[in-house]
Amino acid sequence: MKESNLEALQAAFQAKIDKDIRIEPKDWMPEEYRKTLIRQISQHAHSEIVGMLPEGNWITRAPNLRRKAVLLAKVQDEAGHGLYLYSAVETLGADREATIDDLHSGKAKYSSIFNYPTLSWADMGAIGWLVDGAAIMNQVPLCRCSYGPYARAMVRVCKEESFHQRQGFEIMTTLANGTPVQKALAQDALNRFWWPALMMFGPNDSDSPHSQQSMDWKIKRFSNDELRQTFVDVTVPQAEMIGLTIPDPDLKFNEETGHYEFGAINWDEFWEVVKGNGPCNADRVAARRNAKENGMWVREAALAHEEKRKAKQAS
Ligand code: BYC
Repeated sequence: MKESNLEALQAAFQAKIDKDIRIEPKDWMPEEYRKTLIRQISQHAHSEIVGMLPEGNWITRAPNLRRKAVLLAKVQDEAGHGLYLYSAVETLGADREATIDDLHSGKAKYSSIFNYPTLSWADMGAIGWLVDGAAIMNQVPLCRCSYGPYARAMVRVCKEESFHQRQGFEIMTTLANGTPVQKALAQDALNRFWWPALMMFGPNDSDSPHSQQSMDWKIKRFSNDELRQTFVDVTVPQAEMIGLTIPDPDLKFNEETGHYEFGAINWDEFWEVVKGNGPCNADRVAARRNAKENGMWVREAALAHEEKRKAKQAS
């Protein structure tokens, strides 16, 4: 391509970004923009699918029929989110199977949070309240992402995440107002999920190699630290409301800034989990690999059926 053509394409792309006009799949886009989106959206898709595992673990042990039906619906929603997101990745020219193979080989990342175990029913409350709560905080701005298919997928995802967050908070409220044993379970779940939930927003801005470029391209609208702070500011009063204690001795409200100050995040733990050394990384990837292998016969049967149908139509 001639250099002047490339410059004109780049200028047209930048003009759209500046005017908040969405970039659509067939529009020209810089290769790095495409790669950044494939990276982020595929990691997001993997997070939704792997995210089904810690909660799926409790479907058969939900304490009553209502809770079971709600949890089942939530886990199914996460599958749906993964499917929209894999479709969004395909609009960028990525091969869906190759993307999923990268998850199974351990090459692709997914959210650190899903590498922690779910030890009690209260963890279903903590995940809905904190994990989905953090996800909404991060994903509502993504509804204004400059890439059309991702932004549109996020609108529906966020509606469902709000329901997920509320069902989690409802579980926590019920347990926190229950017997001392139930309240202790809720507190224990909060103790274990609080810090990993803060890590979901990614490294501090000063250690986030992608943030600035993604914000310039209006993929991200807020930095990792800005979103983390908003999450803390919103969530601490919710914990107080239900009588639970945030496990952070350094947490305090700063009257001047109007924000909560919080203690140091253990970034060594975060990077270990991201590198694959968290408590459940190996189990999560093995479960996804097994699901692919065990479901192979279904895909083969569907393909064989399609072939037969086509042959019948042709004859
Ligand atoms: N875990 O420069 P940075 C859900 C990686 S699921 C693992 O800040 P960026 C739900 C990052 O990928 C929620 N890795 O990156 C489902 C990068 O590595 P690479 C999932 C992390 O992209 C079921 C490196 O660290 N949400 O809702 O600008 C049940 C440097 O980071 C993490 C999304 O995926 C992490 N926590 O910002 C319940 C949202 N953080 O790629 C709930 C979409 C960072 O260079 N994604 N890394 O190898 C995003 O908004 C952004 O990608 C992030 C990171 C804020 C996560």
